[in-house]
Amino acid sequence: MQYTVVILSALAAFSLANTGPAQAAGKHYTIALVPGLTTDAFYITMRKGAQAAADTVGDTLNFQGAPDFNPVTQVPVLDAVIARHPDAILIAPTDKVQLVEPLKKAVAAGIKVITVDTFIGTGRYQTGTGNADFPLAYVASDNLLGGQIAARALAKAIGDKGKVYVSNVKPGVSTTDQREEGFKDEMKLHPGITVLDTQFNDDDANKAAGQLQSVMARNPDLAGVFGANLFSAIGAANGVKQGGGSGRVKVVAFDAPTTIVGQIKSGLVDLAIAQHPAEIGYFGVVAAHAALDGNSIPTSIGTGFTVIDKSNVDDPAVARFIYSN
Ligand code: T6T
Repeated sequence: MQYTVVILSALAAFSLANTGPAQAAGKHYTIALVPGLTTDAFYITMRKGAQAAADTVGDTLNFQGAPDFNPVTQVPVLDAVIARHPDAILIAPTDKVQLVEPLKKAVAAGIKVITVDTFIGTGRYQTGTGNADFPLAYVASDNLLGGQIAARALAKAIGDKGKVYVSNVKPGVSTTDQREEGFKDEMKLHPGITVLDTQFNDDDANKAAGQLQSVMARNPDLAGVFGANLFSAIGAANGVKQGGGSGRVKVVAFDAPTTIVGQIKSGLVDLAIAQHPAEIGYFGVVAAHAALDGNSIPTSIGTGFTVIDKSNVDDPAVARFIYSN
């Protein structure tokens, strides 16, 4: 509810400043979008939303990222983007700490910085505290809440008892850390459920599939798994299938690429929590444009979720949240 108010006020401010002739006469900016990685359906969908907003206001959007989700490959891309000097950078930092110093260089060059999807530091910006509050805004899902939703869904799917674990990317990623935290917090309310150690897969679905089979070998009574992002979820689901656990081991997925949707239809995955990446991209551009026009903008813009399962997967109102390829 709180987030809805923020979004609406952002929209209101934007449309007030950009209606009719004022829009035509408005300034046009160059905005760079640096995703977590370029080949992930989540960021591909985010790019489409960002492009839609850029087209509306006449801005130029440049999408430039690394081939994997890793600060070691993302930082050189960011350096190259800074060298081209866009007016603003929208970035999904791949590490809460390791992107702080590289992003300071953008601010020093006079480039406005907004983080999308992931954050640096604590994610609370413009507070005057800490060394990572300098981005102007954070546009993202509520990942703690997403983790809680996942835990409630998995608890229900396994009849509130049994062993589960989180298949996750790696520590230090703000989004997936928060999903795991929300998941574990919620599971404290389900005393019949044992949460086993998290397995980290480095965003590699094959590794996640192998880990699922190892966990199942050690725990033949494994009841469920939460795949905390797209690759974790695809990998966990494949692991369940390869290990002969289909139907017995329940899978709750974060993210909604077409592969996961197919696995919902086949019954391998119970449900997916779809983020709204196109909205994240759209409002990222809206916020950057408004800031470049000299407006104050909300420091936090939250986007929602759509829970997809077998009962609603063919509903067009739900299917529109399936990610693009
Ligand atoms: O889950 C998304 C994103 O929110 C997260 O920060 C990283 O992984 C994804 O891109 C999915 O692969």
